Order: sequence, then structure tokens, then C-alpha cells
Amino acid sequence: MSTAPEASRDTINKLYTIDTLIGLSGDKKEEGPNLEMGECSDLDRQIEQLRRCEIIKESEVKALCAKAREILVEESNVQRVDSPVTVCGDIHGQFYDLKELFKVGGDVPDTNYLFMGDFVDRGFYSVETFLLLLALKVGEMDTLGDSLVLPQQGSHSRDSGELHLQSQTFTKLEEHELMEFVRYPDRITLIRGNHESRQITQVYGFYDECLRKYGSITVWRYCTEIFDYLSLSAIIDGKIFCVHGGLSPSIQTLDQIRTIDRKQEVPHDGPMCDLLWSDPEDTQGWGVSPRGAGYLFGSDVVSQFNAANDIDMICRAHQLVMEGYKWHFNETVLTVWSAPNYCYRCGNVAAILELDEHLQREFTIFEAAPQVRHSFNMMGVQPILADLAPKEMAAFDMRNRHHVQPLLILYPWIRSPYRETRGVPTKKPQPDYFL
Ligand SMILES: [Mn+2]
Repeated sequence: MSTAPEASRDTINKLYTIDTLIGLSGDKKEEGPNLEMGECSDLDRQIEQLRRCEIIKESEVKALCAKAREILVEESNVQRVDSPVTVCGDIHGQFYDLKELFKVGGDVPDTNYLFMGDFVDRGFYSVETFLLLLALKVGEMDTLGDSLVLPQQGSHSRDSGELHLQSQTFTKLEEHELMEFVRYPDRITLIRGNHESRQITQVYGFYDECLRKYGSITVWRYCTEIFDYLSLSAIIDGKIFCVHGGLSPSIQTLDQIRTIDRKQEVPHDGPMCDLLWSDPEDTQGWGVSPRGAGYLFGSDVVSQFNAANDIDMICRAHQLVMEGYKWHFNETVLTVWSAPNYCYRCGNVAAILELDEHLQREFTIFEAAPQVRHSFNMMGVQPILADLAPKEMAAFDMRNRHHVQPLLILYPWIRSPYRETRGVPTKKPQPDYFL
């Protein structure tokens, strides 16, 4: 039995004993003087709380984000993921539908998951949704740590949820186990969507939700700092490239993606922006996106990219698909959409893509969970429009202010007497109209 190499042990200890916290200047002081592990890393309890759709304390969010950042900062812009894995598209704060997803797809950590971004905005539970996913990601380290404790370490006790392991644990590990633990700790991979952005969340709901649920924007600031650390894409077994939006005219190779400095707010243009905003389009070459950010990319662009990078397909999210998933360009691009009955009114089903260890595909379709009755502040709800870049959004508001019934812009899903009596057509808009 070999002992753990010093460097590896250091890496692990670094992961488990984080004392650096996200610095947010200008905030009011936290209630406690510091955030010791014993005080706020009761991760198992937090996960249970979040699973019940209950928010955790602001100080717990801060500690969770600090731990998550230490994990995410080590990830690549093209994060390597091994099959089997289940690939998911947009969630958009639809917490009870995420629970439905776990019900049909298998719980964590029994199933490996790759979520392709847009965790927040639109739905009522962006806070609980994002924090649960983050806590599961951080928590899986904990679980994995447990499973690596050898039988003679059975008496080794940990405070529940405590994210530290005694170094003696590691000295008893087989080296290959340790290395696997260090290199592939993730059973949940989270990559960034265009909604994981300070600007967009101020328009589409997450900012308001944080303010409403916590009484300040501190939690929004913790979360948006973490957004900057989320990876931009993933590659499954070297063959399936996963990204939220799509391709960029500035990017020909995966190595070019790897060189991007991603730890920043999503820029308004350029390669990083395009990866999160672009859409496939039945055309050749590149086109202007009606969203005001990213590009439309055609089939020739895809075949070139896939050949240059020796990949079989591009898997992405970002566009509502009524059937949950949609193939493009002779099965070289796939859109996966995982928010059923989007915005609680679109009537679509959702899908997840389950890839086995041979990358054989199986789609699982699921519908929205029965909705609990909401008592919510209507003013906090955003209109359903295709995602627009902030400057385009402002232009849209100006263009439509005098032409559309304001209430119907704000609350278009409400089949109210108001709507019927005004004789407004109830014809379903085209799916592509949505995002
Ligand atoms: Mn999106």
C-alpha cells in the first residue's frame, strides 16, 4: 500500500480547509465575526434544507460559495467529463421540475450529471435551484471522501457535513484511488449559461428574487461571483462537446477555448460571449443573431468544427424545444431543454440525454411537477421573450411600449378573463420566439 504523495495531499487539504472567503467590499458586516467551519459547513443539513426548497442562511451561502469557488477555479474551460453521464439543459429556477428531473434521471450521486447552464431566472426558485446544485457539487466531495475511508478507519468520525478529512485517511489510500479522487472529483458538472451573468439576472428575475428572499443583494453578489468561475464548456469522452449556446467565429479549436480567461462577467461580444449566446440555424456560414449577442451558425460551420476537433457532436441548450430535444444538421448538433412547461405556461415537455459508457444515447422525457399554489408578487415576474442582450432588451421595451397591452407583456401566461374579454388572440407563439 503506498502513501499519498505530499503534493496530492496538499491539494486535497486545500479543498477541504478553505479559509479564503469571497471578499465583497462595501457590504454590511455579517452577523458573525468569522465563518469557521463548525459554524456554517453543516453541508448535509443544508442540502436537506435546500431539497425541501427552503433557503439557507446568508452566512451559509457565503461559506458554500467559498468552497465551490475552490473547486471551480481548478476546472478547465473545456471541462473533461467521463461517461456515463446524463446531460441536462436549461432549468431556469423551476425547482420542483428539477426535483422531477432527479426523480426520472436518478439521484445524486448515483447518476453523474452535466448541467449546461441557465440555472437561474424566469422561475420562482432560482436561489434554491442554484444553491442546491452547488451544494450537491460541493457535497459530493464529502460523500466521495467517505467512500474512500478504509474499513479500519470505521471509527473515524466526522461532524455531520464537516468538510475536512483527517490526513491519516489519505495515507491509507491506494495511490490510484487517490489520484482518481484528485483528478475526477466531479459527479456534477455545472457549466455557464448566458443567464449566469450580473447583467442578465438583473433583468430576468434572479436579482429580484434574492432581494425579496434575503432582504439584501448580498446573496446575489455571492452567486454572481461564483458564476464567473463556472466552466464554459465540457467534453464527454473527448467526443461530445457541450456548451450552453454554440459556436463562435473567433473559435476554431477547443484549445482556443482553453486559453480564454473566463473569470469575469460575460462580455458583450467575443468568443466567451458567443459560446453562451449563439444558436444553430438552417443556413450556411454565420448569421446575425436576433438576440443581440452571439451568432447564428450553419451546418458547414459545425462540420468544420467537429472535424477539426475530432468530435462526433455538439450538445447545447439555450433554446426552448416543445418536444424537449431537437436534432440539427444530420445529428451533429443537439438541443436539450430541461425546463418543462417553461415559465409555468409554455406547455412544453422537458428532456435529459442519458449517455451510457459507450456513449449510446437515450432520451428521457418528463413533464412539469404538479405546481404548488404560489402566492407571489406579480411585479417580480418577468415577461417571456426570447433572451435579449441588455441593450437589445432596452430597445425592445422602447419599441413595444406603445403597441402592446402592458399587462400582456408582463404576464402573458395568465389566461384571465381580462385576456378573454379584450379579445386578444390566444394563438400560441412559435417556439423559436421563446428562448
Ligand atoms: Mn440561455
